[in-house]
Amino acid sequence: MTHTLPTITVKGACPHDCPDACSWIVTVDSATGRAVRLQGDTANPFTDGFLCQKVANYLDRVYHPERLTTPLRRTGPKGSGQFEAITWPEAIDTITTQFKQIAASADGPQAILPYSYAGTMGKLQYGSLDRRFFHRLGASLLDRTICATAGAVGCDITLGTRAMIDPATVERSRYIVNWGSNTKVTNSHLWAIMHRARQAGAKIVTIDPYRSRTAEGSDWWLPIRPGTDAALALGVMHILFRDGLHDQAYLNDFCLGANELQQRVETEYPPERVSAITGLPVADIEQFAREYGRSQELFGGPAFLRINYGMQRHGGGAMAVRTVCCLPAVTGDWRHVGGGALLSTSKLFPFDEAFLTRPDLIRPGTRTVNMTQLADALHGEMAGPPIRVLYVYNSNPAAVAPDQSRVLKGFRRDDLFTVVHDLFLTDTANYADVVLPATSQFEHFDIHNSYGHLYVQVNHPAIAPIGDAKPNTEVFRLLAKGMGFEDELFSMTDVELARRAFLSLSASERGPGGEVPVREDESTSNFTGQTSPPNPLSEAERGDRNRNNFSGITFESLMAEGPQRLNVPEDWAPFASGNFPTASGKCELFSPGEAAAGRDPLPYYIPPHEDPQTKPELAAKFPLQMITPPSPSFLNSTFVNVDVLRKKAVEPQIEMHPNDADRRSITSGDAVRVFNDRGSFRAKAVVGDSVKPGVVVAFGIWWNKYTDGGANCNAITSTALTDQGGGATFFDNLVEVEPFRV
Ligand SMILES: Nc1nc2c(c(=O)[nH]1)N[C@H]1C(S)=C(S)[C@@H](COP(=O)(O)OP(=O)(O)OC[C@H]3O[C@@H](n4cnc5c(=O)[nH]c(N)nc54)[C@H](O)[C@@H]3O)O[C@H]1N2
Ligand SMILES: Nc1nc2c(c(=O)[nH]1)N[C@H]1C(S)=C(S)[C@@H](COP(=O)(O)OP(=O)(O)OC[C@H]3O[C@@H](n4cnc5c(=O)[nH]c(N)nc54)[C@H](O)[C@@H]3O)O[C@H]1N2
Ligand code: SF4
Ligand SMILES: [Mo]
Repeated sequence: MTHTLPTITVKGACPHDCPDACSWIVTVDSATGRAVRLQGDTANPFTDGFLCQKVANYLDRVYHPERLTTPLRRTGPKGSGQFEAITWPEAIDTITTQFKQIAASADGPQAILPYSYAGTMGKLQYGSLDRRFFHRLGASLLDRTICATAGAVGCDITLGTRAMIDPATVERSRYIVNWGSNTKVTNSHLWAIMHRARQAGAKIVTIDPYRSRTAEGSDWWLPIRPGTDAALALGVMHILFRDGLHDQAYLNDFCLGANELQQRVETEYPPERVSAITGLPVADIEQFAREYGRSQELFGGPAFLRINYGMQRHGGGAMAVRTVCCLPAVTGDWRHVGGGALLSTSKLFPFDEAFLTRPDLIRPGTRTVNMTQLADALHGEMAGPPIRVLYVYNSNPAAVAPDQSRVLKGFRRDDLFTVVHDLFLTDTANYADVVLPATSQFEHFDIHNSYGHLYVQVNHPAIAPIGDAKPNTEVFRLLAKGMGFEDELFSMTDVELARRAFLSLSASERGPGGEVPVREDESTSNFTGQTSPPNPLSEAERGDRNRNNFSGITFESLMAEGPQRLNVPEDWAPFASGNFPTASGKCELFSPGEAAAGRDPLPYYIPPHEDPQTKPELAAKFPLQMITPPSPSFLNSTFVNVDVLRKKAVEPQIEMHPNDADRRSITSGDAVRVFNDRGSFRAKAVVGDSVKPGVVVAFGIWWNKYTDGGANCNAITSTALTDQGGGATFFDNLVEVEPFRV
């Protein structure tokens, strides 16, 4: 008698826009081919076998009754959600006919705009044949700024690369600062490591205008006024220099402009001024600086800053990150394993991005559209031809893009042809002329880096596609065929593409940590991101540049064995002896590059665009500073349609201080209307001390179709950009709140 195993297990990785990139194992019933279980894979010590509450419910997403299973064509008015099923050949023909017509028209191919972000972070499904396709077509380029470009540029100015250490070494940190980071929710495996450090004596501090779950789980919460982090960092440096808590040897040997910086902070950022800007008491600023500067002595180990996105989503977001990045150089914390700062590790993975995306195919002079300014772009407010075709994938801009009422007005344009490729009929898909069904991570192949750990991994498909769903790569193969584009650009299989992208870069192409040069971050456009000035140091002086982070790992072993750690030393301290990949080779406290560009070469405080201190007239109408971080139950707008998760998030809420609520006759549980000149949305008031007076917090990112009133918090956000990096300013809003009356 033969006995067949009832189930098989398949290894993969969570594809969502999350630094943790968890390794997972899918159990599939071999008789039915249906996935029956998802669990964390302990083969990745960083993600340690546990998945977050969102992805613990993943089968509900994969087998959701509302999964799109066939292409659709619009039959009702835009936004109505009325469609009829069509076949793939019909869909591809409809789309390529549009592409051809527009490309041949007087407006030319730049009237076509791809719009994508990080619905999946897999190297292939995030950006490979899609990029090749639109480059070959001559479409407008998209600058993918919506998340991380402000911080990327800010880091690069000071450090020449992203702030990075091996996140696993945070276990050796003893003064841990979550700075604009809701680590417990958005980076839960790092939070676990922070707590192991805490058991060994570390103190955990959180700097956040909101008492987030991270702030609640910390030893100390510093409720900073939104958008004022640079001022706090400058005030801390004032105290460090004043009290002799700086590391003069580190500054002399490895930094540029320590004297100039010292002078600036001494004269311009005394604690009293910083207190007035940040809303933090002088005593707290003094205590924080003292503890940070004396971490070794007081807590027995180095200080570490988890820099995340909270501080970036403001008018001065790039400068905030540039400034905070100066701190570990002033104290010399970079000397120690577990000391320093972390923004992102993604560049340590030397995938061959140029092979995947083929920037050489871009026609010279092609315009770039900043994705944060979709509202403006859809209304023709930029140079060049109007946008006549929008092709959306891996993104849900009707919910996530700022200035929502103008985005939706743009989507309703009769002369706009919109394609949306997604797993579900999202808010954006509702406006599409053609909808295409996408596969989930269970149904396609991919290869993954991470922006929060050092493991590279493969995702194997575990089940057959649901219905007629197709992966992004396959759709672009079909579109390329329909356009008559060269086979050699599009015919490679996904596995072949991955194998070739994994072949590491040559030593001369790598950065000083063995990382990919500044070309593409998880969130930075290939083509418009800042590029590093040439490094004058010799290869030998740069030491690590000769290390290949993929060496010792073969594609075959990844395929067969699962997650593998990059070839980076276990006790890595990347800037222990300088080695900064800036033009000077030093940590640039003073930036000659900024001076040459006509900007202030030293860090300084840039207030938010919408700041009661600097915009009193606007604040007279709209007195409350509103921040809009994502809800713990959702991942951006993903998972809003998964019932158990939406029920956990309950309904759109806004948290406000009792002083602000009383003045407006609002009590907890009341329905309120939040508004400014850009628009309004409805929410339920939660009154309490999770925020200071003058600040309100509304969690994102609801699907509009699940809200009362059909608009989420992006109805009040603006397309104004950060100081540098072209980033979004989602947390920089003045609003008013009033009781909602029908
Ligand atoms: N559960 C869950 N996890 C996620 C996501 C998600 O949507 N849900 N999104 C993923 C993505 S795309 C990203 S980019 C990351 C984001 O990861 P984080 O940066 O951790 O996330 P946010 O919650 O956007 O912002 C962090 C904190 O910054 C605070 N903040 C707002 N303004 C300021 C400010 O001016 N200064 C300071 N110091 N703090 C401020 C907010 O209140 C918030 O608690 O998380 C990823 N992980
Ligand atoms: N107010 C406010 N707005 C924000 C933010 C905020 O904090 N506040 N956060 C911002 C940030 S940090 C980010 S990163 C952006 C995120 O914005 P988006 O990147 O648009 O993220 P999601 O909302 O998760 O939408 C991703 C979509 O991709 C789809 N998808 C997933 N996998 C695939 C696939 O393989 N193929 C295709 N074709 N589709 C797929 C999902 O189903 C989902 O609908 O939002 C930004 N918007
Ligand atoms: S969303 Fe983040 S924490 Fe949750 S399973 Fe995916 S990678 Fe892990
Ligand atoms: Mo993001």
